[in-house]
Amino acid sequence: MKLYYSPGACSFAPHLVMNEAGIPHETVKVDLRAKTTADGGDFRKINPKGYVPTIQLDNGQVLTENAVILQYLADLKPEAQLMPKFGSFERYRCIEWENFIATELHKGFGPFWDPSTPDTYKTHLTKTLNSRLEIVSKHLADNQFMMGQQYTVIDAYLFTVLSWAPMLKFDLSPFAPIQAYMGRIAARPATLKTLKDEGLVK
Ligand SMILES: N[C@@H](CCC(=O)N[C@@H](CS)C(=O)NCC(=O)O)C(=O)O
Repeated sequence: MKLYYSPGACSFAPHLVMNEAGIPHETVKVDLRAKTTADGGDFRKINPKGYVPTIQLDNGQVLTENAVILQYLADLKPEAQLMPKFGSFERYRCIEWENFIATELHKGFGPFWDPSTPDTYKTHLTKTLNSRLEIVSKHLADNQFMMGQQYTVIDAYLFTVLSWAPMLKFDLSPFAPIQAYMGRIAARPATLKTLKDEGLVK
């Protein structure tokens, strides 16, 4: 399996899950501005949407959209328990959080990366994001991971998205449980390995 990624982007989440679950993979770095792969190929020929994460299976099938890729990876290695069992109510609870992370947090942070985003819009987004993070923070005050005692793919996704906060000068200090959680996820061997694999730490 190939993972098309950009260092530290949202593709970090499936990369982390592959390392957590021990799923064999190769990585292909993508230049998101030029839409080229590391060997100079046209990335849009692989994924016409032009964004990461994108995975390509050994049979050639291409799969996109983080929330779906993460479920696919979890189901490849059920013994790693990276998502609750298919068909259980807990599975839907996990997907509920996954969609929340994708649509409320991941896409909420998106405009902060764009230098042309007006400050007034950023102020509005900050208020909305803070209200969403308040919910996550309350949840994490009572839970080690997003699904309780069990680390799952949504922890990889949440960690990835919230790790952008310092770069975007987004203040997480009002959310002590989130800060403690970020420390717990950062300390996992697979997180360190993924940071190294993407060249983000030595
Ligand atoms: N809907 C996609 C969005 C993925 C996305 O926003 N990827 C960003 C990096 S975090 C990207 O590749 N942006 C480049 C672009 O949109 O051209 C998903 O949820 O996977």
